[in-house]
Amino acid sequence: MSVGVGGAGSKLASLLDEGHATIVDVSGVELEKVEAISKIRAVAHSSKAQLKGSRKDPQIGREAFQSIKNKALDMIKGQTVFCSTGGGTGNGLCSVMLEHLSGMESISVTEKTMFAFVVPYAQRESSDFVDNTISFLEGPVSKAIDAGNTGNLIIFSNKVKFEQRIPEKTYNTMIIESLNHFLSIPIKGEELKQLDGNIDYEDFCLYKTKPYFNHFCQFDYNQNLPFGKQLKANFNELLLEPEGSIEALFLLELPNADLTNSFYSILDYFSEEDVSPMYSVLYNPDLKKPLITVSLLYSRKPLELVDDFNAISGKHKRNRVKKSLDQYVTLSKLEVDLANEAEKVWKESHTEGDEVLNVLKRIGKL
Ligand SMILES: Nc1nc2c(ncn2[C@@H]2O[C@H](COP(=O)(O)OP(=O)(O)OP(=O)(O)O)[C@@H](O)[C@H]2O)c(=O)[nH]1
Ligand SMILES: [Mg+2]
Repeated sequence: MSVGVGGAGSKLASLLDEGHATIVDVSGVELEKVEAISKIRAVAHSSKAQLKGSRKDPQIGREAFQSIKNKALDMIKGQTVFCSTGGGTGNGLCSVMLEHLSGMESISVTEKTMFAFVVPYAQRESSDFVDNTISFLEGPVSKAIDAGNTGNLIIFSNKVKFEQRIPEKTYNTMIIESLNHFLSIPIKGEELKQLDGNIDYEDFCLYKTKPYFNHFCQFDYNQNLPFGKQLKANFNELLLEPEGSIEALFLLELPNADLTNSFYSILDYFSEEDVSPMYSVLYNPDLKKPLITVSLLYSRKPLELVDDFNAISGKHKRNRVKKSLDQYVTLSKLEVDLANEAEKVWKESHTEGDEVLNVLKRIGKL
């Protein structure tokens, strides 16, 4: 069962669990809008926190955590937590959750929490969203990675949403569909005939508890083309691009059992990358072409992520300042008569007047 925190988080968790998720928000209005099995209102005592949520201020989300502290830490055990990194509620509440997890001695495998974050597209979204994201990655996410007490971290980006002008609801469905490609790996293993390899439910759960970023994608596999090239060309564009992977798994579904040994070239690719993936090859008569689902676990220092965001955020801010200057400040044209000014200066400083005028003439100012 998943847990959605804040606006975006609640909508995504509700989609994944078809209305059976637990959702948490500071805003009663937002809680009402989303279907869920359990709705938890976090309360912040600051007067700013009424009605419309945390107004993009993570400090209010942090403050509100105190009102749900015991419940929250229990509720996320072994679950998947969704939140956006840009707003105040999801960011603030999840920051404290991550900090609590980071401070714990150790967490058993069954109690590890997987986190799915939605980061803003800095070229189009407000700089508050971008700045909140930077603090979130630099602080709580960084600590959590160092402590190793979370499960997989999944970072969805809103880039494609804005670039391709996709309606929010459609985009959320795309996000959840792509996550379901990954999550249904062990379910397919139980439903379809196994041809080679095996990823059982336990292996899969263990994989989800590793504290690394997870990039997953799915595409039609052509056994006559190099696997590495196909993989790169089919990276999941809803997720941040992965770095070199530490661990991996893949599920290959074949419409024809004669193709079974085509998975060996995939193993060759991973062996060159120094990774020994878990894999499963299944017979799926409903398909026309072989279909592969790949997951790569990789470690990327949050500071590198932050560097990317800083570069964009800096540019974004400069543009904003420039725009507001253009809009609100009209400097009256400063007209200076250089000859008069020069004369004033030489009179005040008792220098030779002609000398000053000659210099000005030489450099083309007169
Ligand atoms: N993909 C996607 N992004 C969303 C959705 N709703 C909000 N966002 C993004 O999430 C960020 C804003 O965060 P929200 O989740 O609305 O904020 P919140 O956690 O509720 O916090 P406050 O409303 O500030 O209290 C921005 O980057 C939005 O573009 C959604 O349904 N889908
Ligand atoms: Mg909100």
